[in-house]
Amino acid sequence: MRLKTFTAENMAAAMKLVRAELGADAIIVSSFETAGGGVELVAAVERSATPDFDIAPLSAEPDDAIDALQDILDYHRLPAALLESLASAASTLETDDTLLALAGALDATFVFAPLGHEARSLLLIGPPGAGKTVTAAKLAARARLAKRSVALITTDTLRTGAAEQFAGYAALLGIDPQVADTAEELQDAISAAVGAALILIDSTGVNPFDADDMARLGEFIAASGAEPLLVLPAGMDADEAADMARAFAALGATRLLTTRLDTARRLGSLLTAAEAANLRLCDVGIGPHLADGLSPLNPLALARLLAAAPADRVASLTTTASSFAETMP
Ligand SMILES: Nc1nc2c(ncn2[C@@H]2O[C@H](COP(=O)(O)OP(=O)(O)OP(=O)(O)O)[C@@H](O)[C@H]2O)c(=O)[nH]1
Ligand SMILES: [Mg+2]
Repeated sequence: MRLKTFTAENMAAAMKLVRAELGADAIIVSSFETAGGGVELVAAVERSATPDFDIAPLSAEPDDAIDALQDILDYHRLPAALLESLASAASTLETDDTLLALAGALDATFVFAPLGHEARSLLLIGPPGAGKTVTAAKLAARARLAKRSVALITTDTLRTGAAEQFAGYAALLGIDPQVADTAEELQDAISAAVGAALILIDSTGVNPFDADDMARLGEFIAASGAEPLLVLPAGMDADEAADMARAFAALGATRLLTTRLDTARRLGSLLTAAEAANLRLCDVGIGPHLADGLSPLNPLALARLLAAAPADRVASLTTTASSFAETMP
């Protein structure tokens, strides 16, 4: 349900505004006379299942750009407080270009830190099925393309088939996979990988609300000295994603990598999780393939993702994906 307030000089004029903006299905939630003798209406309309925003042609006025931005964020089911704060950040930019307003608001609200060559060792953490193992393989593939040496270590000795899956990806990449069952074994494996430019460590999917699960994961993180990188899938309930992000941030995660952007229509959980746990945004998973399944995020790329119709979303990232490829030796 989307709520909007309308003011006009009389009821008929206010109703006309409601119909023009929200369509014939809008319902009036409340109405009252204003101090000046006019009418204020609060109208509501069910949220549509398909996007109804259109960012082109460019809005004529800054106010129109903010309205369009709110429609976009509303479609992605952003919680009201975050939506309002992004709209307010956008309004200070006073631009009539919706995409730029959105990119500027995202830039002012989030820290973007794509995974580049600065990363020395990463431990991928997250709930079961988030995409940790595939993302580790994608990052290894990207590093191999950049002619960086990579070590692959998995600590997932719990899930049936996990070791085989990990070994399968490592074989595709021509890397000898290492398995560490305990924090001590992980330290040994990391010491043995001393020559690698990048060490990628996979972990068992954990229940973020289970103290034992989190304590075991915490031991691996502490022993590794690696950056714990939170992996969450797109399309989650926003509040659920925020709770999870806070739980993983308590273990030391400071960056969020969101997978399965290609299979989700609404991306509100990505923004909500990052904001709730103060996580920097890095790359996004945009497909199951190792070679082209990851793309770095920046404010404009994220604005394009949010504003594009779901079917065009991955294509909206082509520029960033190919520009990344062009930087590879
Ligand atoms: N379409 C698409 N599929 C993805 C993406 N990332 C991961 N997947 C798929 O999601 C599923 C789970 O991926 P995994 O990497 O095994 O997830 P995990 O977090 O390691 O899972 P557990 O080890 O069981 O906790 C697999 O089928 C992947 O191919 C993505 O960006 N897009
Ligand atoms: Mg896995």
